[in-house]
Amino acid sequence: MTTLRLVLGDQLTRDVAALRDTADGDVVLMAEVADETSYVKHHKQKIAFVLSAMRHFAEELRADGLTVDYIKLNARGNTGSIAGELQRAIKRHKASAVVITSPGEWRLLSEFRALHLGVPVEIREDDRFFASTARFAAWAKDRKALRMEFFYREMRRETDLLMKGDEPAGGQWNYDSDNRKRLPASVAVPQRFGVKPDAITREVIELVAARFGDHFGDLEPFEWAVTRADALRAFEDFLQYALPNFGAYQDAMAAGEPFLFHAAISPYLNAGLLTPREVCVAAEREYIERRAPLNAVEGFIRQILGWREYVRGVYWLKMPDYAQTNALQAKRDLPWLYWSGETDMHCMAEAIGHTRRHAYSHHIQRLMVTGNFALLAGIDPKQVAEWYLVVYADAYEWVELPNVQGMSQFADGGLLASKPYASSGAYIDRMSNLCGSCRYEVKVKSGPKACPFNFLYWAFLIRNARHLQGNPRMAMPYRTLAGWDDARKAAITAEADAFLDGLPTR
Ligand code: FAD
Ligand code: DLZ
Ligand code: SF4
Repeated sequence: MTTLRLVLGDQLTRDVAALRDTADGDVVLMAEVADETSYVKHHKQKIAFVLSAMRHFAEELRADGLTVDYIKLNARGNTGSIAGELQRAIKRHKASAVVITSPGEWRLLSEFRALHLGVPVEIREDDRFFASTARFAAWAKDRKALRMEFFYREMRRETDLLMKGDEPAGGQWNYDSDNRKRLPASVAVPQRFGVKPDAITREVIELVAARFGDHFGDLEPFEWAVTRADALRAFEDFLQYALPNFGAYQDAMAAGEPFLFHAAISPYLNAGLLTPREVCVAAEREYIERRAPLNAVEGFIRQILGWREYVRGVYWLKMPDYAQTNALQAKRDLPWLYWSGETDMHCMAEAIGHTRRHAYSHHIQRLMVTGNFALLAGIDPKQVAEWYLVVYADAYEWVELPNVQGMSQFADGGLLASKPYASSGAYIDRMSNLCGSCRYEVKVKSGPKACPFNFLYWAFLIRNARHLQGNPRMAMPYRTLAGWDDARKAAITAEADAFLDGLPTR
């Protein structure tokens, strides 16, 4: 009696549900398949990261005594799909049952639920999260708006992370107001912890170069960890050198600094090399042992225990309809500069350049630069979501989509965010050193020298007044707009349209 146990490329955890009760004679199936490498044209580094991490994980399982049937992308007879590889493997091993850990994306779960393999298929819950999807649904039931902060407080109580009895450590749940500093020139940024590719990674890099050369992004230098051991080293490095300043400079941006004091662990968490619990517990220890301040540790834990869990809850609660949301009826095509990075807007060129070179940019670049621009420009959210799914090494739909549709594009009409994350150039100037060396002038509101974020911001508010002006959190800018006459509104709208119409889309 052989049970086939499927492990997907983002389920690389020894304790993943499908592997938990492995018995003698069982076979672990791991398959590199064209469907997964190509359902969007992933950044080259993302494919290299996932395939190399899969190959290393297979070796670790073998060293642990498990039988692993590993299908490489170029293997003879590879059907190109997970379903096809399951079918072939059932025959090869005369398997009598299949065990799967629920996948992270809706499209694959629907496919797995419809499988007819001729043997029983068990789909187990993916329990590598603090909150199950049922736990989140119970919290969300009967709530009109799903505010992360309230969910987060429940999760703090449930996990006892940063708690002192029933009260939050330090007396406050949230130290965000301490976490909005610009980076002073006197503060040195730690060097990124990079890992040198080994023989397995080199082979994968060659494969990616040969098969996916037309995908977005630089393949090398490739510095991601591809094993749990190296991911732990990278995380330890973050704890020691970056966490103490993580809070203060969490929202800062600086020219030539993609990582600043961020952890750059999202690909590891999402693929299973690190667990959310262990990183939160380790960060909490830094606070308890006084190596990192509370605003930094609380800020870090909130991203994982709060935001990461919350967006996953929203995804599974609202899919598949969530992917179709477009509350602001945004219709423009994505400008080509998102792919080329060629633009005079310094902030956009930096964010897209980091993305191309590292398959990474930090949260504020994603939200307040590339996301903000797409929101103000009225880009079709489907095209925005596809871009974010393509370009980041950490991108999986369960985490990417709520961040795009909900947090960044307000496409869900305010289910996730209480107001759109829309801002003029002033925000970017306040949080970065980018505007000083931009061809545009951040303080100029209109005309050829004006920062495009400025006129786009007002045109966005005018265009979407019917959706947004009743929102109490938008009262201030709409009060300003109320003092504008129609001619002024028409002029700024025309300026924004002319600018956007002039951006090539191919
Ligand atoms: P840090 O700043 O060091 O934070 C630590 C960890 O917190 C991250 O590794 C991540 O696991 C978690 N985290 C932080 N913010 C979020 C968030 N908003 N949602 C979920 N987890 C969060 N994150 C992804 O993992 N995959 C995505 O595809 C993705 N797409 C995004 C798209 C947009 C438009 C936006 C605004 C954000 C997106 N994020 C995504 C969230 C966030 O930007 C990244 O998790 C973060 O930049 C990863 O870098 P880091 O590990 O250095 O994070
Ligand atoms: C992202 C990815 C890639 C690029 N390739 C594979 C693959 O060849 N085989 C595999 O099992 N998984 C891969 N993955 C991860 C899957 O896309 C991921 O499991 C689903 O999107 C569900 O989250
Ligand atoms: Fe970006 Fe405007 Fe600043 Fe230029 S001036 S970097 S476009 S915010």
